[in-house]
Amino acid sequence: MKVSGAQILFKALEMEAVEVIFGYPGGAVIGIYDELFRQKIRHILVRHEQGAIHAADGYARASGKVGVCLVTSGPGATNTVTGIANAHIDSIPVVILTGQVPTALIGSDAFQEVDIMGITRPCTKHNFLVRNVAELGKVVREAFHIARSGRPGPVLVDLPKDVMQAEMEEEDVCFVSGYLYAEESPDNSEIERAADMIAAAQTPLIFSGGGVVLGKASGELRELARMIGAPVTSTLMGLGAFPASDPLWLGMPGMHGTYAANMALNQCDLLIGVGVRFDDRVTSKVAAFAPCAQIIHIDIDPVSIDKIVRTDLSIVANAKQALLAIVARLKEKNHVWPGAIRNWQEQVLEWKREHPLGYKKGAAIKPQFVVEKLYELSRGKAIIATEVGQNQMWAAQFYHYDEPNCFITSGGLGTMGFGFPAAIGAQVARPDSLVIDIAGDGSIQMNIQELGTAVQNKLPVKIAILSNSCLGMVRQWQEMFYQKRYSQTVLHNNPDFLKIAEAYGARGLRARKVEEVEEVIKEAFATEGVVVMEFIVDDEEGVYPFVKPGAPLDEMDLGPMETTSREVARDGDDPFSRSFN
Ligand SMILES: Cc1ncc(C[n+]2csc(CCOP(=O)(O)OP(=O)(O)O)c2C)c(N)n1
Repeated sequence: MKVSGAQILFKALEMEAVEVIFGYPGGAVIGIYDELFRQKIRHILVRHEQGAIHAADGYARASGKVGVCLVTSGPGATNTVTGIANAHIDSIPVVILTGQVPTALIGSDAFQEVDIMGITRPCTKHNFLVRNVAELGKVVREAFHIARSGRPGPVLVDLPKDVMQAEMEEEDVCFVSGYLYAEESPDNSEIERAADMIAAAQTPLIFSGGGVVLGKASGELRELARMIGAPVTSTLMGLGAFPASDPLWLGMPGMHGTYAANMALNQCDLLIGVGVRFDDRVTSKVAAFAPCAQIIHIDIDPVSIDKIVRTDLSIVANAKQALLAIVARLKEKNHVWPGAIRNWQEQVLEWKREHPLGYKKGAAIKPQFVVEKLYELSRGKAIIATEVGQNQMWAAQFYHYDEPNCFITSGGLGTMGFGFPAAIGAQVARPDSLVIDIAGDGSIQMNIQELGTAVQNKLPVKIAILSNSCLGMVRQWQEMFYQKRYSQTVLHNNPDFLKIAEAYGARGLRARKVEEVEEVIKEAFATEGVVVMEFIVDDEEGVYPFVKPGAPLDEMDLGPMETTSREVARDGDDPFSRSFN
């Protein structure tokens, strides 16, 4: 029996257990869409291809599986490029299927032809152009293996129209990929050294990142931290891998990090970096980063070792395996906390008490207050997606994450417009969860058309717009460094977001006064479908702490932080009184 390229494609997707495709049709993929019509696989029709790639990305982040998107050639393909770069820098496994003009026309500037291979070469983990139907099955399987193995990332498969129409004997189709990824096991001598360094440390600090979430190693991270009594800080990408409700949690470090996390980085004698890449938003002035510390760096990608920060010991391995091995070795050594750890913990607690995260209350609604209320009323159980800017930082600071895969944010690229389609993808992955996109009034307008997708597919995402009538984060920099010249950051003619919501068949709710915030959130949570909440917030609010780019981490502008942080308040008097051993 003969099968077509399109049929082979769907068979390969089935073999990869793909449950859903986010996509948008067009001429070059019309044959694939015709085959889709006959297939059982779920397809979510987005309203813009950027929505498709971000939704596939959000699906991957929330589910831990590979996300898939399907788009047409030319503009369909180029519309995914921002999202591909976004997934690449955050190491998110997605497979992008792009239509392409027939092979005979490639290179002829045919209608809707672009060299998507050339365009995406630097921002994919790998990309393929399938020139022959005989290699299709194998290539698609290989794309999935590459996307999910080692350091994950986006893989693009370019599918010329004639290849998808071509037929071959079913029995000749090959789905066996020759791709073999040999995961490096942690080296025993390195594990031994790590255990020795940990045992000798007086002021150890664990610094975890997105690699712990991607490597599904949060259980092992928790075990190590509690076993050695080390406080934990984590990058934006790693939030949730270590529970924010744990007394050892310090919050995020870096430019908008907590006082305690930045001081701990400054004074620790051993820094255990796991699945981190020492991004400049964390290190700030590299020469002054963790100045007193020996550094252990555990990462699956050898390229990130010694790339930014010099390390004293590097372990190239999967985070889960490396942490398991270190914990096992420490157990064999009958590790007990050295006495000095208790002093270190008390010091850290003092920093937490001295300068907790906070903000100054006033007559206007404070954006941080909205995020706190979202946390309280969702009992910390929501999946939070964010846009980019101040909203993103407040979502990181004032919602507290106890589980991995619950904070979905554009870490490396900082892509405005990511949050809402990513929230749609997360809602598809976790249909029973409450999914909230914490947004700015600028960012939400970058992919607001996806309201159509959410409503059509009954994906009850809740959007919380922290509406400050400006591009807040840029405005804050203009205030701090450009003598308040607010060049092109004022959004005075915002649309009526409630009317937009209603026009798409969603619900719109607005809070103008502090007393209305709780009511609006409760009403939104009680509503079954898609809801857009607009909170008219103080337009002059800033994100603090703030470390100027390039300054050492202990030079923090703490801003007007008056309220006490719930983090310290709920920890009680002595959070370390409980034994973790
Ligand atoms: C696609 C894109 N364009 C521009 C920027 C630069 N940028 C970073 S934050 C920001 C302002 C975001 O404004 P808004 O979404 O209203 O959020 P706020 O900071 O006010 O919370 C801008 C323009 C970006 N990150 N992404």
